[in-house]
Amino acid sequence: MNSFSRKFVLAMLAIAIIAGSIGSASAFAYNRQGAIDYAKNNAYSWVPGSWYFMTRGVDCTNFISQTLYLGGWWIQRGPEQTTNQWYFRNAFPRDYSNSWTLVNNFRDFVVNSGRGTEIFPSRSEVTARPTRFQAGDVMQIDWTGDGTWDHTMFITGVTGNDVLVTYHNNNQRDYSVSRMMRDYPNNKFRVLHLKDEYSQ
Ligand SMILES: [Ca+2]
Repeated sequence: MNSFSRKFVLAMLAIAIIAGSIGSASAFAYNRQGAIDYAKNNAYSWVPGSWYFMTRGVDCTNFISQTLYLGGWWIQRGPEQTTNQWYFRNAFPRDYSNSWTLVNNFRDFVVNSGRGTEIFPSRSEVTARPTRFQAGDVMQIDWTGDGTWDHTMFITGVTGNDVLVTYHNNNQRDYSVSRMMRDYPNNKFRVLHLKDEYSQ
């Protein structure tokens, strides 16, 4: 191997090592407690975009997205309005993804990106101590069980016999899910159980 070839091989090796270290750095941590604190602290406050999304009925999912962003979730840019992107820069003029503000698009992003898994807890599981989800996960509700998912909430507490949720639109902090079930006897839940580490 001549001198040039050797330098070339060494340069390629250096690039491979750098690329490898960049690759291994693409695992991200979810700050679960930080997200819970943010949600509870901002339950009754406007977060970025609230002024715009509140009047359009989509601040619930925006609030959850802002919470996860402050909890360490990285922005994901991609082709315009596909399910593999999640970002917010500005409410108006519009510069955000559907997944940031819409119930089903948000769910699609979480599941497709691998940042979380979808669970459908029964009503009895919610009132017992749940084992498949925890505080810092996202809960969505279909109020009347008609098959259309209506609302996104953040689980901010799990007690022995209840789950507490914090959300925007009709702002609430640590609202009892048992009470919600009494008010909406045919409701259905789905939970997005979020991973503590994810790769991108
Ligand atoms: Ca519905």
